[in-house]
Amino acid sequence: MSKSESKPAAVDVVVVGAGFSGLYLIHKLRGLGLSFRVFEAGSGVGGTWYWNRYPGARCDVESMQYSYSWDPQLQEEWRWSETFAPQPEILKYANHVADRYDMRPHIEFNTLVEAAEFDEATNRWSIKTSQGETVSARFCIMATGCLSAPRAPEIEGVESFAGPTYHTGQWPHEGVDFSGKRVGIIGTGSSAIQAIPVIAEQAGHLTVFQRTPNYSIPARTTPMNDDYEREWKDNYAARREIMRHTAAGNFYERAAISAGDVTPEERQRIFEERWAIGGTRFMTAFNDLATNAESNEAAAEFVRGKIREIVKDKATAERLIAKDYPIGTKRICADSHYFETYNRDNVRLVDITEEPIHRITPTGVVAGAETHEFDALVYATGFDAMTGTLLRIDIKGRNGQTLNDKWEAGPRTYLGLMTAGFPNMFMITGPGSPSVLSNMMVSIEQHVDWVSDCLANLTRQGSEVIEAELAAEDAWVAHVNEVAYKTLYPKAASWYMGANVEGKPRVFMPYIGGVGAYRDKCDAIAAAGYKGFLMQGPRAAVGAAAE
Ligand code: NA7
Repeated sequence: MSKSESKPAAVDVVVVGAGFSGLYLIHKLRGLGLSFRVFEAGSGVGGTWYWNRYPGARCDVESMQYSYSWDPQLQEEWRWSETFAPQPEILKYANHVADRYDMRPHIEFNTLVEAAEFDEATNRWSIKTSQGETVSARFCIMATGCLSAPRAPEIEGVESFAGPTYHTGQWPHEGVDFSGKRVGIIGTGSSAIQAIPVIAEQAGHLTVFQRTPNYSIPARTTPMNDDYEREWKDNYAARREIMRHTAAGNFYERAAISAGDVTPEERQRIFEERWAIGGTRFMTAFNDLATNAESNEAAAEFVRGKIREIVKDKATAERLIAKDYPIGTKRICADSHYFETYNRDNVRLVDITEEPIHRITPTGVVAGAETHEFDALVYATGFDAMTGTLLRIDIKGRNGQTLNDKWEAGPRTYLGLMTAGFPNMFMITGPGSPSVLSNMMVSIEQHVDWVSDCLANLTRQGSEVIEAELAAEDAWVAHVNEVAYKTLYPKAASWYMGANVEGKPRVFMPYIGGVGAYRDKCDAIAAAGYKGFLMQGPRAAVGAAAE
């Protein structure tokens, strides 16, 4: 008998994904006494950290802040080796959690959810898996991650390359030996910026194909210091609580002044100080870097100056400098010796805005007038972010409407948690929530807590169905947009805007109103009887919408 044959065909909840969202859901659903099944496409837990095994992969949130807060014992016991954890260690942590809380028996690995359809007659979801099974569930929780649908570059001949090709988001588990090889890498986003220095050390020669230069701040990761760790652990409860109410879910000092409030000398000193500390917190050196074009330009210019100092070849330095979008409006990167890598003899930068890639051939890449020969190609070309993974599942709601149709002009959600017409389907860190603009651990916990409380409430009051009201959703979408357009973010062609995927609607997808403010809104809505949600049940018609 196969594993799934021994599992019930009907459950209270189906969870899609066993990353950090899925694992925490297992913990909470067990506590609620609900029956559930968890489907995971990978052969192990960890989600993003399971797939993104490229060399140099590392979290840009400090390790002491990038962990679960729901068990004081767990956070006391676990020890991080560095201030910013490398991917293998985060994956180890995910596995540790799965084992420590005996979660694996709940998870069905190597199982892709292919379709999910809501049946209005029974108020249940029918979920089809790649194992050929159909499972019936009252609730479907999409814990599918924001960056889980990798995209290969759409370049003529991409399939023809005879050597091995690797996408950073689907890296082989056994690793890759580039020793002595001629390697080409396409893309210069966060993944490439982390991978390039490591690959360059190993490869015979590395050619980087850049379409858009990125701003990056040195991460300056260091081995964990015992005193620092102790200080965190002694203050964990209080600090976690502060983090939950901040703008981005992180614990660090955010300046309360504008870059325009200080003299140019003082501004320079503050930027230098932040550059020396390292990491993406550089963007909190002043309180208006995301909203004031002049302040932002001062920060951008500071980083450009650093790149000019680091990169010896002047022409290469200029090519590496972002000039046409504000700093931070494409995700700011944190690197380990990225710009220094261009001083190596075995590394070459090709700016494809000057030398466009014409095609990929069996032996290499034709760009401009040149043919570059390679033994291996790396695609660091990113993801169909935030909506890609959901839209790859054939999801049908009321009246057979597909999610693809509903979101044709961009994602529409209420709070990033539900979408009207798709009752009983929740999204963890969905579009319209802070998600990728925050410390994901904090946002994941907030959503999982909110959804679990909601399920407990529904059960208590005998409601069978919860659904976002269209009017509430429309108001939320308008609010998400309004807040986004008060910032500089929409000025960049970023994956936040869907701009990296041809034909994808340009909509600013995450909610930039702040993690703390967002939490307060979600809590207030729940406290007001789930305002903006319709609820119905076989026994009672309840819900604030009927107020
Ligand atoms: P990103 O940030 O989307 O970066 C992808 C990179 O690939 C970026 O430099 C793109 O240039 C480039 N790209 C994409 N398609 C092409 C083609 N066809 N030709 C040339 N260059 C291309 O993905 P990452 O994996 O680096 O990071 C994603 C997130 O993961 C990151 O923000 C962290 O949150 C973790 P473009 O900028 O679009 O011109």
